[in-house]
Amino acid sequence: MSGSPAADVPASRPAEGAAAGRRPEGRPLRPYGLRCEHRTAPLGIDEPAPRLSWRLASDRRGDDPVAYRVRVAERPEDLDGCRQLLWDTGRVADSRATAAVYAGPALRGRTRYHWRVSVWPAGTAAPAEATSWFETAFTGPAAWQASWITHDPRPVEVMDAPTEGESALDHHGLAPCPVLRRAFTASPGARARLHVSARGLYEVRLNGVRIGDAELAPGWTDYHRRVQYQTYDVGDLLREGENVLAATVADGWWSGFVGFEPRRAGAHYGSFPQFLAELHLTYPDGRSAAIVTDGAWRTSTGVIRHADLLMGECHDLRHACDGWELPGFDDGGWSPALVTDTDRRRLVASVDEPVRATAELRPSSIRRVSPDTHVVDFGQNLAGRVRLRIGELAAGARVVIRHAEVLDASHRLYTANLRTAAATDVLIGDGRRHFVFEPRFTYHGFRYAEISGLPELSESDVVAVVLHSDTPWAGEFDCSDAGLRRLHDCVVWGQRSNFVSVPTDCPQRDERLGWLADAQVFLPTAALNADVAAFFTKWLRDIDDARSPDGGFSNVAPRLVGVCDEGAPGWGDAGVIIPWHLYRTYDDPRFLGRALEGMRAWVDLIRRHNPDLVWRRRVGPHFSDWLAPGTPTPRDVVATACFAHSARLTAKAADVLGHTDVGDHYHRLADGIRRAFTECFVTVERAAAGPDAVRITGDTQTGYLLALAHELLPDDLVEGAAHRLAELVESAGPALVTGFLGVALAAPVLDAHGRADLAHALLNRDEVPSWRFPLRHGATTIWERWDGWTPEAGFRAPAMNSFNHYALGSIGEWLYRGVAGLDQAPDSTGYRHLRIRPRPGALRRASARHESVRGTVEVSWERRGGRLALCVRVPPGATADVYVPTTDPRSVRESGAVPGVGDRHITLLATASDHVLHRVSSGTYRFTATCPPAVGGAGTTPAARPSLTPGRHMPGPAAKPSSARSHEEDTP
Ligand code: RAM
Repeated sequence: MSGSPAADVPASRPAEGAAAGRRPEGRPLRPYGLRCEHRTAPLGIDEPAPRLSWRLASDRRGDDPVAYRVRVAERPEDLDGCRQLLWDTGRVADSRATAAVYAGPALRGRTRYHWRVSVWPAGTAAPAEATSWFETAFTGPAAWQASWITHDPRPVEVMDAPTEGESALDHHGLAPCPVLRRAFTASPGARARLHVSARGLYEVRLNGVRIGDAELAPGWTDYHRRVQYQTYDVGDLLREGENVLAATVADGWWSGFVGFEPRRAGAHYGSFPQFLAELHLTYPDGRSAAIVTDGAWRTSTGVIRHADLLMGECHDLRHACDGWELPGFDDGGWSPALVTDTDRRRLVASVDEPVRATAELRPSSIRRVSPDTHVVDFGQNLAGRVRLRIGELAAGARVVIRHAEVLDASHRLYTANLRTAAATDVLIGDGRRHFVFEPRFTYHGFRYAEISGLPELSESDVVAVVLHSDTPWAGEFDCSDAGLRRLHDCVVWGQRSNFVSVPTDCPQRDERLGWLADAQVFLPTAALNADVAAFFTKWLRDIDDARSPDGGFSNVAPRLVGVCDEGAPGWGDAGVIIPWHLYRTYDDPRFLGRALEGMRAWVDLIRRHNPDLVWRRRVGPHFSDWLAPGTPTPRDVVATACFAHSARLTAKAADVLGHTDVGDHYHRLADGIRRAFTECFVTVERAAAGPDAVRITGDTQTGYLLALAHELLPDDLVEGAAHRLAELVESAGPALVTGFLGVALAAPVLDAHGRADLAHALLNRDEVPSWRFPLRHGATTIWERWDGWTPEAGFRAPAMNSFNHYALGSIGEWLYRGVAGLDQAPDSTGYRHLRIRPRPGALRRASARHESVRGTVEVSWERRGGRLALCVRVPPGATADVYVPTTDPRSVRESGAVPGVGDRHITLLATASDHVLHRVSSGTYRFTATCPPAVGGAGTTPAARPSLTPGRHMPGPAAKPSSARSHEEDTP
């Protein structure tokens, strides 16, 4: 998410955005954004049949592809001919394709392959082409030679008595990080690939230069099942004569603290970190060499006295061993590496982009709180760490950095909500001057850092380094309401902070687990903000690894022993929901192909335990509608709705994959659950006039949301249920009194049933519970609870009160789909058929852009002078249904003309009282129409609000002055 790589944007964007629709001179159809396995030119894949995909751009209307061709060769020049091709699809007549899955001869290991896609437009024009490459790594465990090695943890470390202010507890029983080195002879000019992994975390250098920019590598998996490795091109770092490979390893998820279970606080997978690497050199003359981890490596410990994801990191410079990473260092005093084993069966190439440092934030303020202590405010809650420039630090002097998301009433760090996560980094000096301190194997969730031990601290001395899985940005949202813009920012920062190798619930406390429900409710938002295909490809494997022997999905993945294994309704169901959503978003049926067996096992398991099709047994820890502030929804209602949804999606997945019998089976099951739901939980009183009084047991918002979202009601009860839902939302405020599961459904369901006005009312609300309430009190990320802090009650109980939890940020989806109107039709996959349906509410303008698998989708609309202008960009190969909001159908124009007159790319489909619907082909369009009246909805707060009363927002001198209440930045 560090920004779009150049290859990821169409080579030229239409001038003036959507307004350029009819310019025939625009650039024609062309492919761009080539991906292999959803990644740009990946190094080191081990997928035997990689998927090669491309996006399309054109500045012309209806410039759709009619055919494609993909060629693969070992040498780029061979792509031009026919002879040396490894694989050639030939010309395939297909206007929909966005990818081809390699089906040529078996790929060799550790080989670069070049590929080219050609795309034909209609007519006689020559195809447009683009070229990329991918590189394989190992083709199986047998190809490895390396052993797992470490610094022998058995020798007793020299133990100094604790000095004043330092207790043995400071270390939490953590050990110094092993450092490992291997000198070897080589020459420049070789093709050099380094394959690296760790049980724990690694950082590796060649001749002192850090290799790659991956942080927290190799990433978190259930290491008992899969250990990822990464591949790097290190050819440029080789030198003549002696070379040195050097690595530091740390506990990380492997042997450090993870989660909250006091009986299994640390060492979940192993008790000390280990390292594995192979460096393969191939010289132009054919000679080759391999340097692999084995007993010939030399090991010791160095400056990092401990490093832990939750506890923090300690560097003691008195243990520095200068030059150990460089040739020429005498490692005679070091120990030979301990070879722990040669088990390479679990090694797999990583399939996602690594965690990277993607941004640096300067302090927004620094406050001295005692002679040598400062509190730094970075102005943004984030996941990452502090980098500090130090002028001088006496031998034995300590600098301590503590982290917190928020401040307490006395304006000092509030850390109670971190629970047992010490989140403290320590630097102990050795008298050296002018150096930089940055921890390497930890990260914290924080906005504030308290730095003690330095009498002076200036703004140029300190930055917050932002870390997260580097999923490419794919979305933008903007609108005229500053509060909604900030809400979107909070959602995005929640995503940045919590996509760290796995999608975590929160980045700060002793938890940071891959909770399945949090991820499933947030995925639709996440997949609009960023390209998360590769990230979730990896995590779906974690989900699969975490399945129980009886077929059940878990609640967290990677699985942690002792953390409520049995999947709960809505949590376990993520194993079904996530692959389905990824398939729809990325047009890649392999998401379903890999998941179908697990989906079926999950649904079968629930059915086995609940033959009457009402899900009451085998419900795991039944979290229900987690953290709902209102009356709880009966657990059977939540569970049975989830069961029906999973059964239906399993059926649809089987249909997509062509397994019709299987599909029929699960459709019948889903129908049965649907009937059971109605029989068990739904009552109806027929009304003589108006909608029938439909009641779902419990009569809660979430009950109706689930029933409507998952289409569980007979057609004749839908209107009554939607009516009751609206009543409940209205009578609550209007407000939502739902938890994680209900929140995600609220705006889309209200909108789908004609109450977009209520969805807007929810967005406009600024009292608890609402999204604007935290914004009003200085939030820069989404809170775990609607009322994590209130002026009346202060902080909620620290046992569970994160200020950076993305789950309630699931509203982000509706900002794109509803407010801006950028969506795909319900039965579309891969943005093949768009639905552009803005819900302007009382806003003056909104816009969204999404880089889809097919190409760029853009929507922007603006009201001005009694007219609404709606600009739409539809990628080649796609069509769009465009709903132009107007009460005067005759006022609609497109690029100044009556739509469709003389333009076969626009067809009028329908005219209704509040919109006109056209179907358009690919290209850019500019509609205008008489502006509909603003429909803010019941309870909509007025546009201009009084400014904040000082002292009425969360403690902290630098809480951002909130604009959450100023609904419109400017009025027309
Ligand atoms: C909490 C987590 C997570 C939620 C589970 C049920 O501890 O923060 O968000 O899914 O519990």
